[in-house]
Amino acid sequence: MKNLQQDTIVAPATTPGTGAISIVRLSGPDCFRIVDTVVKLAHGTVSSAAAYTIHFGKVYLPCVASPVLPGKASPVLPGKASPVITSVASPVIPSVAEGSLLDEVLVSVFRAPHSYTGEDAVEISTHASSYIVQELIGLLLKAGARFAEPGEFTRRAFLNGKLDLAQAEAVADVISSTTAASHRVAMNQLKGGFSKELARLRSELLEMASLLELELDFSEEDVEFADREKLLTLLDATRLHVDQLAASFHQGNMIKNGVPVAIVGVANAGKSTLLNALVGEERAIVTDIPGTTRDTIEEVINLDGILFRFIDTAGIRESEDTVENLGIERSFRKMAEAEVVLGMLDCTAGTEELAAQLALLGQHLKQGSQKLILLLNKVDLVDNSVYNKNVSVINKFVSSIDNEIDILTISAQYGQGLDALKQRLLALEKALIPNQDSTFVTNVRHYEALCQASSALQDCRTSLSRGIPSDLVAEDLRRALSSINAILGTDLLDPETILHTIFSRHCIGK
Ligand SMILES: Nc1nc2c(ncn2[C@@H]2O[C@H](COP(=O)(O)OP(=O)(O)OP(=O)(O)O)[C@@H](O)[C@H]2O)c(=O)[nH]1
Ligand SMILES: [Mg+2]
Repeated sequence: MKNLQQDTIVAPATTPGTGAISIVRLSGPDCFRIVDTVVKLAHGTVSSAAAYTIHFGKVYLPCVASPVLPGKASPVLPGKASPVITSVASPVIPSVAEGSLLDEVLVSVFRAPHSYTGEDAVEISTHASSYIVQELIGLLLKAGARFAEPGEFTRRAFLNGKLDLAQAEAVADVISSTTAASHRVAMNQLKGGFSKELARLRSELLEMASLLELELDFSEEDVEFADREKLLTLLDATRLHVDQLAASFHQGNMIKNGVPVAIVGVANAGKSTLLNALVGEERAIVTDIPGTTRDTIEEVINLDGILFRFIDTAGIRESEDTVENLGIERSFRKMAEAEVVLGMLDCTAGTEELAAQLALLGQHLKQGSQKLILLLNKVDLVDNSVYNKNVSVINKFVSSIDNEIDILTISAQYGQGLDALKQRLLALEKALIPNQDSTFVTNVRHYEALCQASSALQDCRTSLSRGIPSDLVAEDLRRALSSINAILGTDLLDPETILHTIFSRHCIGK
């Protein structure tokens, strides 16, 4: 794929805000000339500067020059001869040394192909003033640059073969990573860990395809080169590999967006109080009126470098109110989607009511797979004898359920037991994502392509085991290969639309 964009782009590479330095970035064939028009280096020019060197320079705002009238000489600069005016002057283009000083800058020079984009590129470091950046970019635009579209620098890097598409997509993930785990996954993808796995899959598929193609070439002679048993074994191994990668999307998503934890229970149990205590601010409304929370409220919280997505839900109870009932339906939906359920119980409710609360949770819990932490809340309000009665009701419930269950006593209002809860959540996260250093799929486009590859391989297997002719089997293999290639960006059906969708998610300047 060729880079058809031959113009030079410019954009701020740093976000506006308080800081020491801002960087304005240019890339494209004309960037050295454009920067020379705007920045006066202390020595020499950017065009003649060696690659990977940094230069001190000054940027001047052009002064408003009064038009030069015929017959009138220009002001005589000291020590210089007055230029002879031979005709009416065209509008005066100010030289870089005219006007007031905008800023003193540092200019870094990169030469093609050894730059981020693979093109000639320049980075201008200025003082971090949004005014300076704005004016500087204005000057660069006037000198011939074009303002970059979101993600255009990375798009050029992809088009110039500096990164494959999966790596280019990882750039946005690295930038938005907020925890050690999400950073590790994005960095692995950027450094080509995921691409290597795909390259392995590709070569396995190519090997199979070439065996089948060979058979096709000799089809007239009714020769069967491919050992179908061997092909089936290879096919199953490859499909397993594809499925494992696709399955890692579930975990990758948890690492990137947080482990979903639903806080569920009867009205007034203290769910919103718990959310607020975990977030450390009054995120949800808390009152002693049952049915206060009507809709779900989600908050992502970083606990010891791990992201958890807590979902406060509407309290479950019998209600005549349509809006409240819709909220309660949503509570059950969120509970079903969650990896961990915090079953909020009100200690003060009495044993019968408690048994009813537990039965309700049990009914909606996904059998076996979901982790449940029962939180016996408002422990500050009950004495030992009430507490012991509650514990025996809970124990009965626990013995009737297959799921992994923890029981913690807390007071959401007074912060009691919350450290134990956090530790438990961290331990559960480790159990949910045991091999944190392996490759995870975090991108829905990659996930869908892997699912397509898997289904093509499934079709391929069915055809092979039914003795279907090689040309039809080869077609299924080609479909699988094309899905894998699409992740790497080498076989895009509609490249322009796909690239636009991917790169428009990047920020400007990246
Ligand atoms: N004493 C005591 N009161 C609590 C505790 N947790 C919550 N409360 C009180 O219980 C009442 C209900 O709390 P919420 O957090 O609104 O309960 P909820 O489960 O979100 O209720 P709904 O939104 O109606 O489902 C409020 O008056 C809280 O102050 C606790 O640990 N101890
Ligand atoms: Mg609430």
